[in-house]
Amino acid sequence: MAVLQGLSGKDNKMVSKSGSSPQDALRRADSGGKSSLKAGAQIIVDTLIEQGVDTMFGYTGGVVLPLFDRLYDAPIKFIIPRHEQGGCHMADAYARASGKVGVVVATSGPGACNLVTGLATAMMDSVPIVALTGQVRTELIGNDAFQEADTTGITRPVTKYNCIVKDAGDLARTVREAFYIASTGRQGPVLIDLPVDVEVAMCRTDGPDEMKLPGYRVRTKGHAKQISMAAKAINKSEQPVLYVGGGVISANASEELRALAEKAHLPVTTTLLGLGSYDQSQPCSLDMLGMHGTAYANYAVQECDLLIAVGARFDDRVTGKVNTFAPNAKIVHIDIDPASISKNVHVDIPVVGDAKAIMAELVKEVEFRERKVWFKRIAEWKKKFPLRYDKNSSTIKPQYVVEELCRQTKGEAIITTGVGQNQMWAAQFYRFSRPRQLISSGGLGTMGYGLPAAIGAQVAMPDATVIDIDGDSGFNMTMAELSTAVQYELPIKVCILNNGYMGMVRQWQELFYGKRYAMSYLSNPDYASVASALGAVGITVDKTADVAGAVKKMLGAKRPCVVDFRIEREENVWPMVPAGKSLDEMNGLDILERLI
Ligand SMILES: Cc1ncc(C[n+]2csc(CCOP(=O)(O)OP(=O)(O)O)c2C)c(N)n1
Ligand SMILES: [Mg+2]
Repeated sequence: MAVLQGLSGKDNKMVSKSGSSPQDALRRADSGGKSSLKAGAQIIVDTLIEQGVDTMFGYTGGVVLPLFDRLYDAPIKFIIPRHEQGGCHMADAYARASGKVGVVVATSGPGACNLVTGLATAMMDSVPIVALTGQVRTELIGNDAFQEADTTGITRPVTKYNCIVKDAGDLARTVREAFYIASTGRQGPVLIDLPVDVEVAMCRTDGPDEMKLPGYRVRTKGHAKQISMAAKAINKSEQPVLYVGGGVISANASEELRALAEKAHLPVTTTLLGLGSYDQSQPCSLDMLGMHGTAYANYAVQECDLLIAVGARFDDRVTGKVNTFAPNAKIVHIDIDPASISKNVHVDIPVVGDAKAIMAELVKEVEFRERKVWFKRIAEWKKKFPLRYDKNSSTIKPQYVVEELCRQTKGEAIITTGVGQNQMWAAQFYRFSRPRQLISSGGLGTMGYGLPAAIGAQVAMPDATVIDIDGDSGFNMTMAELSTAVQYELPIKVCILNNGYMGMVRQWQELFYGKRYAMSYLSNPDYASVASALGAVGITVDKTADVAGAVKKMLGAKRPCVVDFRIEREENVWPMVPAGKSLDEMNGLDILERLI
């Protein structure tokens, strides 16, 4: 999509490009009614408020001072992370937990560059964020000015849309467009780059301010004929599977999903990001599919005659080897993003549009079928290959820790995760029953996401129990954010599944690199001491018998709390479909069977 740069704000009168000083200009600004004279920074803040923003995350710096000065008095809660990456993950998790758009601000150059990982994380998982970055004065752009970086250039591949505003008259409209683009269609991050002279420019605000997005069309209503074709295929199918992704959660379509699965009697498997879209305690749940999915989900997908994908994108962690994926299945794909259809896997019946609206239509046309043989087969797989671990081990099993967390929180906590084994154990052993309950970096797989994500989720949901299930190495990456949780009195909980390894990397090295553990070991600090030094509660657990008591203590803590679980060092995640293999070529099933 083209940048907005250069779109004129002709109907708005620029009165002065820059005041004698930014402070003077801002003081002269009138933050009153609609057709008044305002500084650019005030226009931005007013438009954010108009868009319903009441919480922002961000870090200050030279070229965003005018904006921060206006935010100082604004009715917006502001959270300062310890690093802009953390701020971006916080805004991302705030959006995932609340369904609103997350907002993050950073200064030019290093500040903007620090957002890149956070933006890419949000982009891969289709999370609506608006990022505002300061930029050097317009006349300095391209001069290698102090703290100048080509922010729109750097972030173009990791944003749904980005632009630089060079005329204060374009600000209100651009901010509105950013929120609209971020939150509609396939959601994603939008970045607006703001040169400091535009922030201080005085501008009349009586011009037209409708959005100008002629090239941006969102299709929400699905094609009636395609929906009927999908319904007919479902009604005919002997062995169907519903394969559900994070799109169902973004579309707030869990209720429609439940109705569809119930009425048509369909087994449901979800991706990592789809967990929670369908209550895992339901008998039709097959739990998660894919590389570390359940054997019963993977077998069902491989043997189904109809795969109904909703809000999912056939990621390689889900499909395994693409040309042997669901070999006997006709494929229905319901998705808001036309570019996702037949991108990785050939689709027989595409339905483009909003998952909520489409499933609401589909449910009217589907019929109940018992499918006795199919459900019996699934029940057999479930009986033979449930997720298991060694319950008689003398060392702490990570799966037990997650089960205990689930038990003591009655399955109701919001869980954020790091990346690697900890993430997979959280996905396998916590039981999710509602949407927006699991907040995890799926597409990018960003280590260091868990802690800032817990902070963002806790800000969005102050009354919820928010637990970061993290890895030791992932926690190391962003642990300074603990100090953010302390500053804002956010009672987040962090459970470090501390195996003293980059465990998932070690697992691959054990299985595929002859146990040569190249650079997958770090010496870690004592996390309980780190926690208390930063003002949080720190607990260390090294015996299985102490796990339940530590979880209880953690859940009762009023301050942020970190529990360092010294787990079995070389535990593996099973089952595992090795990269490039078919979904039914799972390793570890023999191990699971032996554990009966
Ligand atoms: C920022 C980043 N760097 C590197 C990786 C590659 N990577 C994936 S999992 C992993 C190890 C994670 O170790 P840890 O956080 O201790 O989790 P564990 O697997 O042990 O539970 C690494 C290095 C990544 N996903 N993200
Ligand atoms: Mg580890």
